[in-house]
Amino acid sequence: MKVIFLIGTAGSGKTTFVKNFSEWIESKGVDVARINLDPGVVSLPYTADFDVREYVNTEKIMKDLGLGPNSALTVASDLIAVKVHEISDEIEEMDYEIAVVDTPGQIELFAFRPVGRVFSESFLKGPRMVIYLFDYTLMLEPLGFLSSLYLSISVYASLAIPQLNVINKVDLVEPRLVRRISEWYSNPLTLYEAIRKYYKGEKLKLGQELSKALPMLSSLNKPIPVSALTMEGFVDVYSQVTRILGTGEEFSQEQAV
Ligand SMILES: Nc1nc2c(ncn2[C@@H]2O[C@H](COP(=O)(O)OP(=O)(O)OP(=O)(O)O)[C@@H](O)[C@H]2O)c(=O)[nH]1
Ligand SMILES: [Mg+2]
Repeated sequence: MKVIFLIGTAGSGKTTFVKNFSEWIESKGVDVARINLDPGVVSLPYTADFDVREYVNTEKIMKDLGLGPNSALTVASDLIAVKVHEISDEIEEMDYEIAVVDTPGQIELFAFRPVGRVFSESFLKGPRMVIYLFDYTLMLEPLGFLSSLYLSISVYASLAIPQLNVINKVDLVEPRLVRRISEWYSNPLTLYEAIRKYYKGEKLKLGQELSKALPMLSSLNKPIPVSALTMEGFVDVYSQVTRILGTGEEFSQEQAV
């Protein structure tokens, strides 16, 4: 079974993406498993085929170990890591083509702890990839744009599997801002200009230093604008997913309609 991990900052839209993208690819005839690996989620808008909350109970960990919610979640994550083979066997038996995996709101719980590395190396038997979800609302200023890029590259460095960068919530942003962010990405000079316009003093220096790494940061794919809510951009995402995972025939624009 092929695997797509959804990773992104808190509230970037991972769960909404899992729900709507799964439905969308299902409507194209693909058998999809919805997997929840977020032990802290209270309610899900989709019916999970596998829900990690059946393996770990964060509230019980809090009570038993006298921990606060965040440390209980780190313990839960570490417990999930050691169960990767058990969890994989259970899901592999369901015999879907592709598993779309929701991960915790706190990005570090998955991407920067053992669970992330273990799952990116050993989860299920097929090829695996990450869809990294940027959030337009955090990228409207140059420094927000740069920190988002740095975070995405840290996830890539940590998990080291193919990563498709996607910017979510395009429906909330004016088209001229979408174009501007796209330009910052492709032409570092425009970002440099924006930094000079936006900032003074320490922030200006920081922006100038950080933007020097842009050519390295943009060695990953240029992020695809999407809306997990309206499904805009899903065609482009899926055509990249098929390229990366080799999901049968390459998906074409004609199949989208
Ligand atoms: N307008 C708009 N809102 C969105 C989009 N995607 C998600 N949202 C909203 O953003 C909020 C957070 O979405 P979730 O899907 O729960 O985000 P998440 O990344 O799973 O959140 P955590 O798991 O808590 O980190 C919800 O109110 C969603 O309705 C989008 O593309 N456009
Ligand atoms: Mg979520």
